Amino acid sequence: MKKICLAVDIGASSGRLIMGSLLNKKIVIEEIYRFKNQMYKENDHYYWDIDHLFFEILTGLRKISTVGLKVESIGIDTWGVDYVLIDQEGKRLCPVYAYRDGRTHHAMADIFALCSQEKIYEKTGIQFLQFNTLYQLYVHMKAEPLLKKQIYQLLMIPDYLNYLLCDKKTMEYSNATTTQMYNIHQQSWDKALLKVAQISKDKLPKLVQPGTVIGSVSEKVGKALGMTGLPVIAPATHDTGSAVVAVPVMDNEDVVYISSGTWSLMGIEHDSPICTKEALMYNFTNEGGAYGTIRLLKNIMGLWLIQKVKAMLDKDYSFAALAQLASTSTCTSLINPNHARFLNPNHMLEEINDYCKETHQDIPYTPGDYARCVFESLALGYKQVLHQLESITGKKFHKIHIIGGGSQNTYLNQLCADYTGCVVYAGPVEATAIGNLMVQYITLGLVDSLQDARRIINHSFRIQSFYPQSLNNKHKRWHTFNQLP
Ligand code: LFR
Repeated sequence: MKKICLAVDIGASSGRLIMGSLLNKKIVIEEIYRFKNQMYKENDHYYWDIDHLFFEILTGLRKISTVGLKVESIGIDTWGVDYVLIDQEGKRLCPVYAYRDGRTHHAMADIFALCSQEKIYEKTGIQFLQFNTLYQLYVHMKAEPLLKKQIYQLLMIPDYLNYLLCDKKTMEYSNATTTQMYNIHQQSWDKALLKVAQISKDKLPKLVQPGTVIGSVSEKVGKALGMTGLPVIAPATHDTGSAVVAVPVMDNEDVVYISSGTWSLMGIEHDSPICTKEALMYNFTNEGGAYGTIRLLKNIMGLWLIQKVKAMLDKDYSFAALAQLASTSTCTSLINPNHARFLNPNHMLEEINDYCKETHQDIPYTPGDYARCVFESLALGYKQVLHQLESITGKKFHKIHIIGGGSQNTYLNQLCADYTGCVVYAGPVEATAIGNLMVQYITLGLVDSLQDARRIINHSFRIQSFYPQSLNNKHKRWHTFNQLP
């Protein structure tokens, strides 16, 4: 009989409830409900509307319960680093800051004066991004010192949603590692870094590994939904952790993945952290994953760039239309996608214009020009990160798996193959939800292991191949890209 599990996967621009049906070592997925997510701005700060997100989860669950299906379990994943502070009654103490908020612009430099960058990296293995929880908490506690006394516990976003759903407070491991306060070698919170963040260990709930049954949907919530006793399982609650579970690789082959969505997360799976000087220099992260795996990867600004370009255009173009226009544009300007100025600019088109002007390149003119500039820059960014990965690991890679929503961009997939010289395999599109579901199935004893899960995924979804082709001016463009600030 087919076994049904539910994945709630919430990203920076949308949330989805995806139903998985597993039968005879094949999985079929179906989107049950989709909702919008976006930061909102208030008094010059950016926040997430967490209550609305929970409301949307319940709306999706109500849809399922009216159909009357037998569901085995549910799991929630979201983006990393952001947190919720609650008081003793479990009430939220303040709005939930979004990681792109500008309050942490200068926090890293302040903190390095307290604890050196090398030391932080040596302990955590986490890349330096100004929005890591460590920096967010540091500025938060500095700005609102009175809050410290009121905090009963800190939960990461998926932990908080789990708490609302099943009344259990836990902290899931894969997401805990994204805080940059977790010692990846000792596998415990780092006291000195907690002190820097001004949060004591007793405010952090019990750590649970991906695959842990946290509880079941509470009576209160269950009654309102008409479904009681549904087990809540923590997948890798950090979305990237779930996505990488779904890289459809067979037999532990050495491959590179790009989890492509708002961010492009590019790296490899490893069995232990690599915290060398070189890995630090290239700012690679070692995030904790499901079943003891480590994700050695780097954040590349990703499709956020095109999302923000799209939002600023006069006409409403689809992503496919922008890719099509890009392919016929003659624009040769490039940007460094990881420049901090692109993290949350007021106006993406103007930011790109200014960057091109400052670097003596032509200013893009048409929507296709902007799209071309973004996609070429991303593909060159992929090539750069591939070289860094090869240098750090001493390995040579020939295959890149692009997974997630961005894997539908055939134009970017081909550019990636052309610039890197690797064969690109695209899909599955819903990798994050699939990885979330697979961890649930493993916990339920319906899938044997991570390898078994990947075999099932490989047999269940269409994976499209892109072979490298020759490109005009490829070397010249690579050279230009490397000169960019
Ligand atoms: C992707 C992601 C990345 C993380 C960024 C912020 O959705 O989770 O892995 O670096 O968002 O949390």
